[in-house]
Amino acid sequence: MTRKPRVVLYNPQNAATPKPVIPMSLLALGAVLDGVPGDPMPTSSAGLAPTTSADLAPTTSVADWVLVDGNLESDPLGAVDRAVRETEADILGITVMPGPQLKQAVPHTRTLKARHPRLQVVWGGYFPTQHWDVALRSGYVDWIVRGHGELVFAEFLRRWASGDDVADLPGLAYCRHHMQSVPGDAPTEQGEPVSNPMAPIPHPDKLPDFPYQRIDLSRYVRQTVLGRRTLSHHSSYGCPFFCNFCAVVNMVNGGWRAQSAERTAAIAHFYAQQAGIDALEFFDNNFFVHQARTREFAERIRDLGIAWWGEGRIDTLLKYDDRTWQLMADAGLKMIFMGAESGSDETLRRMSKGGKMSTDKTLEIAEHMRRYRIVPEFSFVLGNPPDPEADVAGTIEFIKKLKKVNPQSEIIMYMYTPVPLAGELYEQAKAEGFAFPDTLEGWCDPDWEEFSQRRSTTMPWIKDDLRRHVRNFERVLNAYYPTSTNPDLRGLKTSILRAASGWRWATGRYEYPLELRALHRLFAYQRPETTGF
Ligand code: B12
Ligand code: SF4
Repeated sequence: MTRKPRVVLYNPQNAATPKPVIPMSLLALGAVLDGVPGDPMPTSSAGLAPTTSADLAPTTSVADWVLVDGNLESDPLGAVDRAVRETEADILGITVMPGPQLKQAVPHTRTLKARHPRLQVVWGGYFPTQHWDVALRSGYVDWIVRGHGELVFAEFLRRWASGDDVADLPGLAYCRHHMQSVPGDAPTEQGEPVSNPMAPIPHPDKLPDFPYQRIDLSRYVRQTVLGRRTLSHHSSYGCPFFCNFCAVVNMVNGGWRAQSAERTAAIAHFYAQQAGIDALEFFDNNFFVHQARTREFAERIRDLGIAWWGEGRIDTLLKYDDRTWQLMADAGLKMIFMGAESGSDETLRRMSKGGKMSTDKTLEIAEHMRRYRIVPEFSFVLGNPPDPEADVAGTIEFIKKLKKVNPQSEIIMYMYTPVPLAGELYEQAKAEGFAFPDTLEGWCDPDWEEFSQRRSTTMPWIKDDLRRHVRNFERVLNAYYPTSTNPDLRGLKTSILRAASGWRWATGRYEYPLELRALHRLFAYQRPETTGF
């Protein structure tokens, strides 16, 4: 091929009611495809010596690309189809998270591949990183880029366009038949999926800025609990821990690389100037890994007067000194999302939660954050095998204790849903008869969509009664302590909910909370865990 490949990048709708979030996954790819003039990426600064040319960002543009964001389209499939035709695309790159996004991606990919058989379809993102073999067996996904894939994708396109072999490209998974076919030819027969080892994680500080000029930033400004004009950013890749229920481990295997505080703050300033934001949410898996980085970031944005939010670890944050906490509070930090996970230290151990995590520490951080008026959001993973009943009972008691320590705490409850990651929990789940679907169509089944949103009712070790018990407790909890972060729930509404639920909270009688259900309907209760992070 003598010309640059033409690429359409597609972000399928991310939720049942689409939520326009800056499509960072695809902007990260696009930025690298445009090339980094004169500055190939020195991965060695990340502690990883370059091992292949795929570790280097290209210095000139390697592809012409357009982006279609399904969240902004009334007919996403029609919009992608049009883009493929109009640009005469060679490659369709699709980002795929499990859940509602996967449910869009599957039929759309199938249709597009049928309409354009020569189009090479590349999937990337959390779902195909973990379930690459199932995606490849579908017959309509040609290539998978596993892990953080901007450099791999750029190298793939370079080799593919010049007819070079891609078989050894780290981070790439494919079916063997592609290796026998001429690039661009429709595959003739199904081959066995194979995956190369993962590529090193690129260092976000060495990557180019997202090409914001390619999107209409104003369309991504949203009202959230933080503010009326919220935008998001992702300032680091990975997380240095290995919790065995967490998909991030499959993505980065304990790696963590971050943009500098200076660069992260510059993006906050850019958003403020360009889009007049009053709030910023950080979608990093673990924003708070380095105290010095956080402190400098807080110093650099203190004058902006915006509210901000991020995800962090309890044990890490407990090591922060008072000066940093005060600075973060002064700089507008409103909430921190943290995985408390369980009310049992034994379960934390079985989850490989790692670090210095313990239930005492969860209580300690709740108390600590109260002093700075920063709201702790605690997520819990309930119903862990082998004794889900005891697990649920223990964690419910713990949540009650936690709420006493800091009533402002937000509690988010998920049911344990396995990820394909070696460890005690996954092994026990498999022993109980758990297995992932072996086709993409199977993944689109409503039960598996619920599973992906951690609301599954069909885990073999969870009985219906237990599931109901958790839901009922959640109902009572949310009535007795209405969320402090929902601006619509204040004053009289809060008093009514609290009065109606007081006896249940005190006596532990959570069953059939019909009166509370009616009240929640009336007051349009918000559930952060179902709207997604
Ligand atoms: C933003 C976000 C969302 C947004 C939507 C994003 C979108 N695409 O429009 C919203 C808030 C809507 C959302 C929803 C959900 N999300 Co979400 N989300 C995220 C989050 C926080 C950031 C994603 C992001 O932008 N990252 C920044 C970019 C740069 O990184 P990236 O996406 O990983 O992309 C890189 C690689 O994956 C790869 N890549 C990605 N796409 C492609 C495509 C191609 C072609 C190639 C080559 C490479 C490639 O290269 C990219 C650059 O390095 C991640 C966690 C995280 N920190 O990544 C969770 C995450 C992906 N979400 C997750 C989940 C489960 C959900 C939900 C399904 C459930 C829930 N309760 O949260 C919901 C669905 C809600 C609903 N009811 O409908 C999980 C997935 C877990 C898993 N088992 O795989 C994650 C990992 C959170 C977590 N830690 O558990 N989410
Ligand atoms: S600390 Fe959080 S992001 Fe990191 S591996 Fe554990 S659960 Fe995942």
